[in-house]
Amino acid sequence: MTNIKDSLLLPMGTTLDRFIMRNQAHFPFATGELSQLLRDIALASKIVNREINRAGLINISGSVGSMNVQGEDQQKLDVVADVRFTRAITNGGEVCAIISEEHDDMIDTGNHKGKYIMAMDPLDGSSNIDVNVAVGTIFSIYRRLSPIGTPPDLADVLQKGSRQVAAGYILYGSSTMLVYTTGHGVFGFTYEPSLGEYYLSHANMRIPATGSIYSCNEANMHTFPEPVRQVIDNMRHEGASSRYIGSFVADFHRNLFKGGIFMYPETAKSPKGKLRLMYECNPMAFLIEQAGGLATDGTRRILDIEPTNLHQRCPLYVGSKELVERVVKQYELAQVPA
Ligand code: AHM
Ligand code: MG
Repeated sequence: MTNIKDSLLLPMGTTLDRFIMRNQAHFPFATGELSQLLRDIALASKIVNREINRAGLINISGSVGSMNVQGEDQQKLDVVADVRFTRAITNGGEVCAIISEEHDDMIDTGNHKGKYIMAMDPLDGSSNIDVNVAVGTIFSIYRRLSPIGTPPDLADVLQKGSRQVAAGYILYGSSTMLVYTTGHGVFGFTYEPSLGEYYLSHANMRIPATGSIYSCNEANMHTFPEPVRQVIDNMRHEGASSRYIGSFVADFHRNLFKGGIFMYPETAKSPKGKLRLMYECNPMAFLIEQAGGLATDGTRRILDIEPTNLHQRCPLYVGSKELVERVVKQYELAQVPA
């Protein structure tokens, strides 16, 4: 059998399909279902990419007037992306249940022979669509716990992040990229729209061990927890830069390349944090750990949090190891009695 590290030797420009197939051969007893699922995700993302690129032209962006489960205004493209991904994944047959930011309840795909569970935010950062700013899709994949052939249940979809078998995102930006991990490093593929293919552009991505960027909504700073304000204050004194797009995928992607920390703490407006554990925090935590970084809610490793609710929120500090460790340290100090 080929060594898993051989995947690193695949040349830049290898297509995503070939890359997935080559890596499948590295897993003993792999039956190809996960590979097929990753290909289904890539296919749906190409369709969504096309819709996003056309949004400004055919005036389909803007609020559709309905609210999603979190009470936020739902944009038309959120709905489009949700339909595209749900349909592609359901038709693919590998997934028995989906959780999506756009649905209150777990979706039973009817594929009870499917081995996998998928959690997704089909279009994150949707408030940025109307202004032509980068948005993203985030996905997370688990093996089901219930026996194959039976209907999926809540325990299947409420697994902690450390049980993910794959996770990734698609960034619809100045170019579109798919970045994913199956637990053997992080690989980035850039979309070539005229050929309709993703090509390997970033092999074995690593986040710099530290950095000088912090990303948070500074308008909420006065309501951030004290340990977090302390970290930001220290970084400011060291000459750090503040960079915040307000699109999680785009902010994460920049920090992955440049080194930095993304923070969405608990605030007065969002007392439990804003981002959702199952389809925002967990997949990005898996990716960042695979890239050499860390993700915490201040006191717990994100991937160790036992979920209790499909749409639960949690504070998130994710990025370069040394910077995330500063947050953990400040929380530890805050807990030591004076
Ligand atoms: P969404 O899933 O409804 O798009 O919300 C998530 C987005 C993230 O992309 C981004 O990091 C965050 O919300 C920005 O929130 P805020 O406007 O409070 O800074
Ligand atoms: Mg989101």
